[in-house]
Formats: sequence, C-alpha cells, structure tokens
Amino acid sequence: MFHKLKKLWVGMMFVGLILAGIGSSIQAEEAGQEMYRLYNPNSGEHFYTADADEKGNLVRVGWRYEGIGWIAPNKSSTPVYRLYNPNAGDHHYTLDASEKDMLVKKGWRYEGIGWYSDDAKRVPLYRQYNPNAQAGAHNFTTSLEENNHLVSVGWRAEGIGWYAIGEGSAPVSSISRLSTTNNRVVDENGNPFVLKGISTHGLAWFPEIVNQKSFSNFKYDFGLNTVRLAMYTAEYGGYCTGGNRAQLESLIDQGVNLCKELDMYCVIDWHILSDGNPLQHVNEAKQFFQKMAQKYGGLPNIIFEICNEPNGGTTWEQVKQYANQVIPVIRQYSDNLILVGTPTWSQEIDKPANSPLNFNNVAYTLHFYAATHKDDLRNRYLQNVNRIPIVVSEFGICDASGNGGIDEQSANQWMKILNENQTGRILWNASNKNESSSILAPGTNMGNWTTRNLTTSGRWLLSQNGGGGTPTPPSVLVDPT
Ligand code: IDC
Repeated sequence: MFHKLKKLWVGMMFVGLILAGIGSSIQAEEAGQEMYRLYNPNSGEHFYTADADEKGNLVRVGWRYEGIGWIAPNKSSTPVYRLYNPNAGDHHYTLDASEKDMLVKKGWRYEGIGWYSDDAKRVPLYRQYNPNAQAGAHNFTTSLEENNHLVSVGWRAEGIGWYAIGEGSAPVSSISRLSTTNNRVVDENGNPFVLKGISTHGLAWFPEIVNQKSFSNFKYDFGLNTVRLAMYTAEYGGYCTGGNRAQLESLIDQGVNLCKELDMYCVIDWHILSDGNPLQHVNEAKQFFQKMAQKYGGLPNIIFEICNEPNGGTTWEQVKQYANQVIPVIRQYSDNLILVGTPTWSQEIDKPANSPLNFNNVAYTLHFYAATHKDDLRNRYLQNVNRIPIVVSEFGICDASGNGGIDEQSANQWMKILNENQTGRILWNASNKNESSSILAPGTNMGNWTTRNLTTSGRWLLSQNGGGGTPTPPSVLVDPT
C-alpha cells in the first residue's frame, strides 16, 4: 500500500507539473507526510513524528525505529495536538482542543501540532490501550491485524484515534543486535542496552510455560524484553543425563520463535548446576551449541549462555578452558552476545575481570538471590562493573534455594545499582512450582494466566519496568503535578 502511495505520489507530481504548466493551481499536496514510528524499549512508549531529524536523534539515544506508521495529509482542518507529560515522560495526542487545554492546565506541555488527520477519513488509526503500562500506554496503528493481535494479548481496543491518507509499512523489527563496548552490553548504535527478562524454570520440568500467551504477558504486562530458556544439563530430564533431547530442542525452537515474533531477546541457557564443572560435559556442549548457533546464530535476538553456574570448586581457569572450546564453535556461525558463568554459582566476577577471555561480545554473569546475597556481593559487583561487561542472567528476590522468605528491600538495593550501571537482569523463574521464586501461584494454568495469578515474586516483577498492575482508566491521564 505504501509503495502504491509512493507511485501515486510520483504520478501526481508529474500531473501536478503538467497542470502547473497550464496554469492550474492543483498542488501535489495529496502526497502527504510519512509518519515515523519509534519505540522506546525502556518505557514501552510508541512515539510518532514527521521530523526526520527528531527521528534520528531519538534513534541515537536508544529508541528503535519501527517503520512508517501511516501517511498523514500535509494539511487539513483537523490538527492532532501533541502533548508531553514531563513526569511520566509520556506523550499524548488528541484532536480535541479542549482536552489539550485541560491537560496543559494540569501541567502537560503542549508541543504543537504533531500532524493532521484526514478530513476525508480514508484510513483509520486504530488506538489500543495497555492497562498495565504507565508510560506509553497507547499504541496507534493502521493495521487491523496489529490491533487485533494486541487486543488478543490483553490490550483494550479504544476505537479510532484519527485518520490517515495512507497505511503504514509492515512493522520493522525493533530488535537490535547486541554486542559489548566499554564494559557494557550495547545496541547497534552503541547505546547501553539493559536486558530485562524472565527465566523459565527447567524446560524439562515445566515445558507448559513455553506458549504464546505467556511470552506475550512477559512482554506486554511486565514490560520485559528477554526470555531465558533454562535447559538443565544434569538435573531432572537433563540434556546430558538421559533427558529427551528432541523434546528439549523442540521447546527451544518454540521459545526462539515466540521471542522472534514478539521482538524479544532469547537466551539459550546451558544450565549446569549439580554438574558444577562445565568441562564435565564439554563435548555435549560443543555439539549442542554447534547446532544452536547454526540454526539461530543469524537471528539478532539470540544470546548464548554457555554455562549457568560453575560451582563445587571449579576454578575460573577451568571455566576458561571450557569457554575457549565452546565459543569458537559458536563463532563459526554467529557474532552474537555470549554469556559466560563465573565460579561459585556465578558470583566471582572479579576472576574474569582479572583475566578476561579473548573474544568479542562476551559478558560475564553475576547471579544473586536478594535474601541471601547482600552488601558483600553488591560491593563486588560495584568493584567490577566498569572492568568487564556483566549481565545478571539469573536472580531472585528470595533466598538462594529458590524458596524461603522474600527480601524486597535487598532486591530494591540491587535494582538501584543495576539501574545506575545499566546492567541487564533476568528473574528466576516463570513457573507455577510451589516455591517463592516462581512468579505464578501453585496450580495456575501456565497456558492461560493473567496478572491475577501472580505470587509475591511475580507482583514484584510486575511493579518493576513500568508495569503498575493497576489499570488507569484510558480517559484519565496521569496528572504530572
Ligand atoms: C532451583 C529451582 C528448584 C529446583 C532446583 C534444582 O528453583 O525448583 O529444584 O533448582 O536443583 C540457582 C540455579 C537454579 C536454581 C536456583 C534456586 O541456577 O537452577 O533453581 N538457583 O535454587 N542458582 C542459585 C539459585
């Protein structure tokens, strides 16, 4: 449709020139304005602008360009006013001049006419509202399919926002390939990128969590950008201890595809645990990652985590020996980000800081359980965060058993320093197991759940990342004062 419009535009220019030549005043106004659609992966806000410079500036600071949202008329008798809430950091767009004035009285900033709505009402912009988001609660699209998809995953249809003269382009993926620079995980523009995710429990234990509804909830309710697929190597149905490899690989396949569809990062986690030394299964690991990298290494959203938690006296030298065998296998197919576990259940990040690996795009993992690991480990993190790239590929707000009491205060202290240093974090775990680290209450149907089924851990996660859990009525906007 967009291409058709472009042709139409060229055609009209041509006709316009001829008509101008014969003294007609018909303009090529119908060509319209391409409205750029941008997405802020941190706040979840969608933003629209006709201004290429503004688009460029936003992309440079970490927004994702998602293609042409729609074609707006150059002018009409129906302006769309653009407002900004300096407290929530969110924009609002309205055709209603009195709503605009009311919001300005409440402290919103009027930013001028964003664009015009088509008086002939040719192409509707469907508006959806996300009841769980705080910033960026609204989405606008000319695609009825996108509208219906969002509604199917819990957004509310709110009718038509305004009209365009032409449809938007098919959405562009908002996934940027990650790498490491200056001890940070960064996107393609070099901006620090903070992975915010959830880990499955063991794929063999709780395969039911791998479904579209769950992953959509992770993204749209919790505002997460990452899912970690934890595949135990030795525990229960472990990949190296007689587990069903075909089933495990098929679950990874499904998980990768769901992440791809949803524009989320996907961590493929070789979850060593009771097999504390990764060298124990190094040959299986090489075969496994050869397969994974060959299959998925070309996708920008894939992250390889090659050993969850070395432990039981395994030294950093041994982890290095392992990594030096496995990473080259992955690098035959993919330059994507690789996460490497550190000794003592991924707590000794000082070791790689003193003796890093010789590969690009590698980050080292730090794992913590907030009720167990406090100032000592936080201090170790702070001492090393500017020495190597660090990702918290697993953490809990309970104790290190994955169960026991929850320590929100310690968890919040962790979040503060992770935020200050742009460190990614992935919560353990998405299952309904009866333990306090699980985000779903025991008995919850993992194929069909909502934020009403959350445990304390789940509600805590929801309260991070802008997901408030408390719906704001669409017509009542956040009062910035
Ligand atoms: C725990 C699970 C628990 C399971 C156990 C297996 O929560 O249900 O029975 O593994 O031994 C980790 C590990 C992670 C652990 C988690 C909590 O990476 O596999 O999951 N934990 O103990 N490191 C620190 C804590």
